[in-house]
Amino acid sequence: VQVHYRSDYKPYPYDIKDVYLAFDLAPNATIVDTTLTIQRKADADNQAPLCLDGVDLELLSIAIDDKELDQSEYRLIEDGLEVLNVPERFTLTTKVKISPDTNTSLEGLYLSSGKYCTQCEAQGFRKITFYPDRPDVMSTFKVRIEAVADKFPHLLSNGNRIEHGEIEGGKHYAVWEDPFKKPSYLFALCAGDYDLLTSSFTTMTGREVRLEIYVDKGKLDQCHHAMESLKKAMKWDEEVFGLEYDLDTYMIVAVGDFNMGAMENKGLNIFNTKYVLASPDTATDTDFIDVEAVIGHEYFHNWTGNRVTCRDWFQLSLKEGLTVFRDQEFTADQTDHGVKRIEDVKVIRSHQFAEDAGPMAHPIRPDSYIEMNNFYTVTVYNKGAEVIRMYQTLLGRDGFKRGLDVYFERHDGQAVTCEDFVRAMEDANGYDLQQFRRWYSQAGTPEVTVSSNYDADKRQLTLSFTQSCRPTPGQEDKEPFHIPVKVGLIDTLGKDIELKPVSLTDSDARVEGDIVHLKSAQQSVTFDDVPRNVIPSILRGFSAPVKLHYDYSLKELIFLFANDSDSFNRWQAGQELFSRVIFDLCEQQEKGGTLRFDDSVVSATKNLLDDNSLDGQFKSLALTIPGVSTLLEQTNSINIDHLITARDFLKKQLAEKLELDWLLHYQTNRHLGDYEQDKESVSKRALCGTCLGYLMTLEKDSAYQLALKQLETANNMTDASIALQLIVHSNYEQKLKVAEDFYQKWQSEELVINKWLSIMATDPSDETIDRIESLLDHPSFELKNPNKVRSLIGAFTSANPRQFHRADGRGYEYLARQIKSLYAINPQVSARLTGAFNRWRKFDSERQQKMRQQLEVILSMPELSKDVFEIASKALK
Ligand code: DPP
Ligand code: ZN
Repeated sequence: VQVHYRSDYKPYPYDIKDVYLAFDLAPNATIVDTTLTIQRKADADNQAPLCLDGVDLELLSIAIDDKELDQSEYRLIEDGLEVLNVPERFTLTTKVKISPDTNTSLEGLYLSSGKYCTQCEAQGFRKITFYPDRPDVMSTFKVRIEAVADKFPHLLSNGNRIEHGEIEGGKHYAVWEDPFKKPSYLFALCAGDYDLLTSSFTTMTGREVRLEIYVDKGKLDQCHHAMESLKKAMKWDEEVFGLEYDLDTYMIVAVGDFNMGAMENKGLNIFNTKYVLASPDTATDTDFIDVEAVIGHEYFHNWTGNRVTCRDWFQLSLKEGLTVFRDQEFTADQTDHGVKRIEDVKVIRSHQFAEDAGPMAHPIRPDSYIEMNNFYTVTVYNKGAEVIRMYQTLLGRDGFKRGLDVYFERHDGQAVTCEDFVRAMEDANGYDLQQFRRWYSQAGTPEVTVSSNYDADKRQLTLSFTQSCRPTPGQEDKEPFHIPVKVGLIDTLGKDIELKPVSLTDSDARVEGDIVHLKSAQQSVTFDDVPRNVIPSILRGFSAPVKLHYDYSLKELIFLFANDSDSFNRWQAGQELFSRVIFDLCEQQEKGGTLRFDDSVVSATKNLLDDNSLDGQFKSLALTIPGVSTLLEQTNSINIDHLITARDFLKKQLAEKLELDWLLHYQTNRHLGDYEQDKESVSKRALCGTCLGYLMTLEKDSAYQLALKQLETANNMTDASIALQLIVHSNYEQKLKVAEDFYQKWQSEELVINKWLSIMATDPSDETIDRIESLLDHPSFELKNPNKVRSLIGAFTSANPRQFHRADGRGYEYLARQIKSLYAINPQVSARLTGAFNRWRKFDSERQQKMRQQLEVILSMPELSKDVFEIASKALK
């Protein structure tokens, strides 16, 4: 296998002045005629061969300046083509044949559910034609599409449609021209018979942009939320960043078979249906927010990704970290900043920390890869967004905006690097980011340990910080990071006191406002005028993606849980409180004896539940016990059985001791009138779901009846799906009948059935494996559809710890079998599934041995795709 290194970057020796592509679409024999106008770069070696990428292409002809090349003049090599002795300026024409119908990788051009569609990022364009398929080769594209008219009335590509018409034999054609230079990964083509929703948006300079959403027939009524979200995103980017859309049309096509969430192709986004379709009866409140966020994300890419793109794929976070940050801010502005922050940090802690601590750990700007698709990760995306957020913390909102302005001024129309971004931030602000750059080069989660010391005579409080970062593959030693730590000091009445930092020594950390700048392995900071018994609140707002250790007493945590003015840290105090109880219960199990924990945890829970000043969504988050994957990342070695038992015990105890409270809050927040989607209604639904979740652990008929009634009377999918989940995951006798009825009711709504599959797969009961084994043959399941694979198999491995980590190893065997059926069909999705074994070293020796064995089984599969190979082989290293 070939490993690609960031340090090997070399500019491409040729400019591709323009590209003309002509597609004659046919399921098994699509013909692609390509004409490239090529010029050698002035500084390039005049012997430089012309190297083009190409995979799964049947070359029918190749010519330079209309002269057909004979076999001695070019060479077909592995995954490409080389032409030696090319002139300085020339036109290259190629004709290839491809087979969209049999392309199940969903990369390149594929035909699924009767429609043609493309996915070119990162390296799918090479499955369409021979081309320098790398993001730093940018060109203008003109595209002609020809197909049978009745089956494919819509023929779409990037930019503007400049021509169209009928051709004999029942066919028709369209010609598209994109005036903006772009790399091949932003190319798109769609052909099919869709329903179309149109609208328009007037930009800040008064230009009218036509907005179009193309969906499967019959789904038009589920597109309105996506359309409204698009308009909000366009407006928001103008208002917040002064960024305006640049083409006359913005198109979105929704497809059911898609590897990713969505794709930002210039002027023609292609979306997974999951992130377009939403109506109250089929989509949950979370789905509505996700649709808005992903629509925003892809729209924001038009500037951060398309106008300014990446020089090479190692720079992926340049566009993804930045664009995730932008979509997070967008969602926060549309919803609630505090709640959104907590949601985002939960992803970091449960998934990104796990990645950082496992065999695939990589910096946000990776140094090498075997398969680029494996690096579309929570590290590149979400930790990347945390790094961008830290710029805003360091430079302020205005400073960050100034930096972005310089970035666009300098680099509009270019393919650039993360280094170019840092430099724009530095230059715009006169700020030294030398040490900050380590966030790009060092992998792993930094750990910050803090202790405090109060000097009563001087009324001074000193916080002492140490930072360290464990080794990650290929990186033994780490240098200290520049870590902005936001702090507050809370007095005994629960109020923040004014921070008055004093410098005692030169090595003290610098403090700016409420930010402590950590820059070396050990540093401290002293505050003046501090009354007795003040409690520090550290890493407010999760100001840096680090693990924080501070030895709070139980009482202090409870105090912060009730009082911290920083909503993130208030939530955090509760999470730490619950975690602490759980780890304590784990120890009790090791020792034997009855399980117990302090009653003050119960009253703290009750106080939060009863706090009328708090929003229901925040309460719901604060009352949710950390999940197993988050808990796993908080310890080095743990008995998973004890962990799950402890977590369930805590939940059930809180349910029992506060039964009437959960019930009361459930009843007072339950809304029985018409469906509403305002913030308050969403909050109430969230809190009701949490209360019902506690009540259901009691395994009482009264709770079952409550859930059944909610399911029966629900006028929206939020209420229905949580009720269904709680019933299916309980020991209620008739649960399978309830599940079957739900299936019957919703079988024609694919996205709802995907939820149903997930709920079935995440049932913690011992029969689940057998059930999901038989679901593979169920009419609702289809191995070729990534959403279904993720809903059934992905949900089982990531959200059913009890059954996936069964002591008998059947969970692991199940996963390996699914990978075996899938890897030849869809390498990308198979590689994602394989990642479920990444943390195998965390478990007891029997489980380690069983997971290891399955990884070996996977590695021995014949003609294993490099996607899966990379994940499995790195896991075993
Ligand atoms: N570039 C795409 C996105 O993140 C890939 N899924 O928006
Ligand atoms: Zn993106």
